[in-house]
Amino acid sequence: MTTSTPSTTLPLTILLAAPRGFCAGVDRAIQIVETALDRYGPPVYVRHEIVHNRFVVQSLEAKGAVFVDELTEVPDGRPVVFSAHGVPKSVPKAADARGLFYLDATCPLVSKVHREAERHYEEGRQIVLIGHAGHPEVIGTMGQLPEGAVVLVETVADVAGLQVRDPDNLAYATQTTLSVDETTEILAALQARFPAIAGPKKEDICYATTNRQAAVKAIAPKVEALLVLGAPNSSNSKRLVEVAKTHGCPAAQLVQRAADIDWSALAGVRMLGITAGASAPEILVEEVIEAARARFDVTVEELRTATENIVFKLPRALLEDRVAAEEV
Ligand code: 10D
Ligand code: SF4
Repeated sequence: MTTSTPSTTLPLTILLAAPRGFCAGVDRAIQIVETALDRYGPPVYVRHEIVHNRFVVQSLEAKGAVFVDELTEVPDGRPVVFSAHGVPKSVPKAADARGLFYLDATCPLVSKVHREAERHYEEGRQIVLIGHAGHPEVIGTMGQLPEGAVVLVETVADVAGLQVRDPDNLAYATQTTLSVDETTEILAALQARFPAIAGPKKEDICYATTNRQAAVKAIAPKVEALLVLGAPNSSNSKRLVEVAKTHGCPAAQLVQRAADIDWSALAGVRMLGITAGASAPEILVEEVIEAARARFDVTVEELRTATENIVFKLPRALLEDRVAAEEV
């Protein structure tokens, strides 16, 4: 893609990382809210941001979704959707106790980690979860099991100080949106200290997180600055900034949308990298390109390191018209 702009404007090549932006779990979660709005009419309640992106949240609010922090804020008789990050078992339990109709938009790849943790617990193992304290996915995964069944480590240093019940009866699991490289190091420390620890072949970092990080690694050394479209509470987006910084582009930054960009700081840049976290819609990338076109003679190139064709099915309750309509 090339634009014709006045010859006095300076040239800027934008190098787009691919894959970038929406993953299959985010697509499905947004579709669940949209389908619920179509089917049941507004308001449809959503517990927590459906995905960590203000633009997505505001677009759904405009269609009648109401975002709440806790189930207690959902009135009786209205449907509620649980976010893509997953919820502790106590949440569907509380919904059932109130007779609320709920749709669980937890990404199937997060649910898979939940089931694995349960399996290890049933087989008598304590679980070491690698993840970020306070993140909703970590709260959800830890909340699949009773208190003390899962212990959290965030860093290699945490592994050294970790107290466990029985070093020979352990399993590990990870958050899905971690840095692949950092997690490899933490895992190596865990395996060195607890050689018998059970777990998946590698870790539980999902395909989308892995692919977006690999794509950033490919463009980072080629660009003078890099913009990651994503929210400050988006784990996978923040990891993309870190990966860019450690792989050749110290001038990497997170931006929520075009209006946040300090173009004066990019005045001398001739090669600008752009990517987007798994929760950031492509329209926000297009908006940045348009903003750049207003200031530079822009050429857009894309560097693709993987092709994705994963699509997740909607929950049965939404696919089976009659059942869902009757339940609400
Ligand atoms: O913070 P995060 O990366 O876990 O979530 P975000 O909503 O930004 O992206 C989608 C990822 C999910 C739902 C966790 F797997
Ligand atoms: Fe699912 Fe991965 Fe997307 Fe999270 S980032 S919603 S785990 S596909």
